[in-house]
Amino acid sequence: MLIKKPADIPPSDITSKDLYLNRRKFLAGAAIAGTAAATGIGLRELAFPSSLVEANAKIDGIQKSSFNTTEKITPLKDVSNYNNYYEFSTDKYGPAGLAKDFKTRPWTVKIDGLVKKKQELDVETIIKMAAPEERIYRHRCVEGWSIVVPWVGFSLSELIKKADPLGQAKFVEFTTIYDPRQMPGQKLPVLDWPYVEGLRMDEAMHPLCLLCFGMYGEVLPNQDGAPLRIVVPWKYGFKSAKAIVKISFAEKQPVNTWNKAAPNEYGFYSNVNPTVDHPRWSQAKERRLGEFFKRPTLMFNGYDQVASLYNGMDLRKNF
Ligand SMILES: Nc1nc2c(c(=O)[nH]1)N[C@H]1C(S)=C(S)[C@@H](COP(=O)(O)O)O[C@H]1N2
Ligand SMILES: [Mo]
Repeated sequence: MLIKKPADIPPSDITSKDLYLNRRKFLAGAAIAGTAAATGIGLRELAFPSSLVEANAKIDGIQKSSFNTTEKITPLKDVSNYNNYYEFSTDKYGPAGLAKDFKTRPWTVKIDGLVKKKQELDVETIIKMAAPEERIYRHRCVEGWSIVVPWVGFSLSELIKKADPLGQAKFVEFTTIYDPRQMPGQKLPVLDWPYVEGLRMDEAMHPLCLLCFGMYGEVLPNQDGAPLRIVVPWKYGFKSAKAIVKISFAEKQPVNTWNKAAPNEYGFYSNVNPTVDHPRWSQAKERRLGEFFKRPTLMFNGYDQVASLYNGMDLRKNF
């Protein structure tokens, strides 16, 4: 995501020196961790469903899904080293190193707002609510790049049904953890922390909408949103909030972080739409990471099955 104000400041200017030094330390640590991982110490024992703590631990029992694209999968190393995760850094190469030591256990998610029973669930309980599925989805960032990722998770609807929202609940709001001691980017006023996103209830209940805890058959790397994130493949990437600690049901439309930051640029719906340009650039095409030529962007990112959710809506107004 591109920040509007202050415009075009290189990350080196808004990242404090101590943060940079830390990043270098992390990168050095990563090289050592890489050696340990190559020998495979202990990681195989952490298989699903006993515990999904370690990034890159293999997830067992992954089911196939009928929603998969057959397009070429973007290599893991490209996906996990080029991230938008402003809680860590506005530099896309930053989160991979800076999130290395991020603690994803213990972790709980508050189920809040208009529900029969407000509660706080352990992430392990959530992960076991349904069988993990591989969902190979296209992901389109509002900035104009895209990737194809084999996510692991299950439909968010599985959790929503168990949470039992009240009839008045028309929207779902997702909140990312607020922990500036662990997330150096949260010490900077780049966004109004914590990161908040939302969906209309029928969008959230759509089977394509994924509650995600893995990718490439393994536990999510921290920089990709561990331990739990949302993936909404027909919307621009910023709708897919990472590291969520709260799922709240509401009657009124939530105010999402990017809409608050730049209301004329980022709306609530944020459906991928090649016919509605961002005020500062065209959305007609996208560049798949690793490719040279741009390709046309598809309406709803190619997920036509969601079109009926927006019947009768002016998607130019509801961008
Ligand atoms: N909490 C949080 N979630 C976030 C973001 C963020 O900065 N913070 N960036 C969003 C954007 S703009 C994109 S494109 C995707 C990127 O996901 P990836 O890094 O796993 O590819 O995460 C989204 N979720
Ligand atoms: Mo994005």
